[in-house]
Amino acid sequence: MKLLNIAFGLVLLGARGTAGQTLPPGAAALPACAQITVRKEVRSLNPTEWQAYANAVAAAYTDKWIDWFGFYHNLVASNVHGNSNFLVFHRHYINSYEAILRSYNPAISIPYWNAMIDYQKPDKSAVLGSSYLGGDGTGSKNCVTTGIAGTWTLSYPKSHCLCRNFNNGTTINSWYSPEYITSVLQKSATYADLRAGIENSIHGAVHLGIGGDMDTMHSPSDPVFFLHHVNIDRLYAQWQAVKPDSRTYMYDGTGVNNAPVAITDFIRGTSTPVSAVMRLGYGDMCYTYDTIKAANGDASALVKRQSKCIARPNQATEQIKQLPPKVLEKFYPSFANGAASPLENEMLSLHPLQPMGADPRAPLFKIPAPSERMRGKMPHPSKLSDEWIKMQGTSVAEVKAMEQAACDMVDALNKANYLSPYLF
Ligand SMILES: [Cu+2]
Repeated sequence: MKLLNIAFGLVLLGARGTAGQTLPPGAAALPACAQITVRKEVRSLNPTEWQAYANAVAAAYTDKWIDWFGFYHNLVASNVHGNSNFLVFHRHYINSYEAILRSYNPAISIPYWNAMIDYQKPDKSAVLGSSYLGGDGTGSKNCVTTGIAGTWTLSYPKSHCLCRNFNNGTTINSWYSPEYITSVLQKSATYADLRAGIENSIHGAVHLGIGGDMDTMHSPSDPVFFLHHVNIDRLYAQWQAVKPDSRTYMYDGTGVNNAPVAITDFIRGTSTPVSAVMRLGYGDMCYTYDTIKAANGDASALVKRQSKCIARPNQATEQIKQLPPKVLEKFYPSFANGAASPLENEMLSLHPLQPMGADPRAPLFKIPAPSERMRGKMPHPSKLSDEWIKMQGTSVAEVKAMEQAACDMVDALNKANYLSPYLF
């Protein structure tokens, strides 16, 4: 009878998952999660939620889990950067960290840091303030002395304080904008396109901009690592959700030693098949993102204060849509063909000056108008260093081509006198 049930189930599912997403040959069908949690932007957590997260991280630190995650990341680093393993490995890795935090408090979800909205002057971000992740290192060893890791002594690879060394003296050079990441989401037709577009842009820029431990392969020593990588995973999840039928299980490009990859591979450094992490809401991937819920029509997914902040960034979308048709087609194909999903528009998010720890009962924050003097003055993103490219095992040509394309996009927007709401 049991066998019959299983056989019947297989017939029903056929080679498809339950929501029309074709399960590729060799991939195991996984059970739907009983409960799905929602990862939110750190600025939209209320004070109680933030404190619960900080407490769980402190407990993980005390039990040396932070050191373990730094050790393990360093151990597998050369296999999981600069190739197709990047997005799936880090999805799996973050999920493992979240599971550890949940052993201290089952209600924890790791928040993400939408670092794009802070791209112009990252060092001014409230996320790097003393109430949250802390700021630059000081003294001869560049020790971080503020925020949730301000008193830490890490033991991997040897005993040290948490080290940060902002890449432009006491400030951080500009990162990649929501406008640019929107372009990456719209232009990436394959998994490999998306992986390269994100890993080499905002991913690398944040690691290098913060510097210190973040500029090493034991970078998970820094609590910035996880909030940053959850944001990277969010972009991957959104890109998948734009076309779930074709993208959920899309896996292409090359892996270690430029060998072609397959969905039946194990994620490097793990005993988990690639296919097991690709579909959110199934197997061990029991989470989604506030932005995905909102795009699916759940208006309550973004807290009230955050949804109020959409008003002005939407003007950014309208301005972009007015770009000359050739520019629009080149950088924003989904806007050009009139079929853009909110999942591929990163200009629907928070404002950089929004205060942290949004308490839903507090008065709504009034977003300042875009600064007219910044019209046509979007900064170029800072470039990755040769040392970093080498450490990541990425192709120099791949990075240079992406950086050139990013500068071209900024130039085109500036030439069109575009006024970004993220500049102040
Ligand atoms: Cu990594």
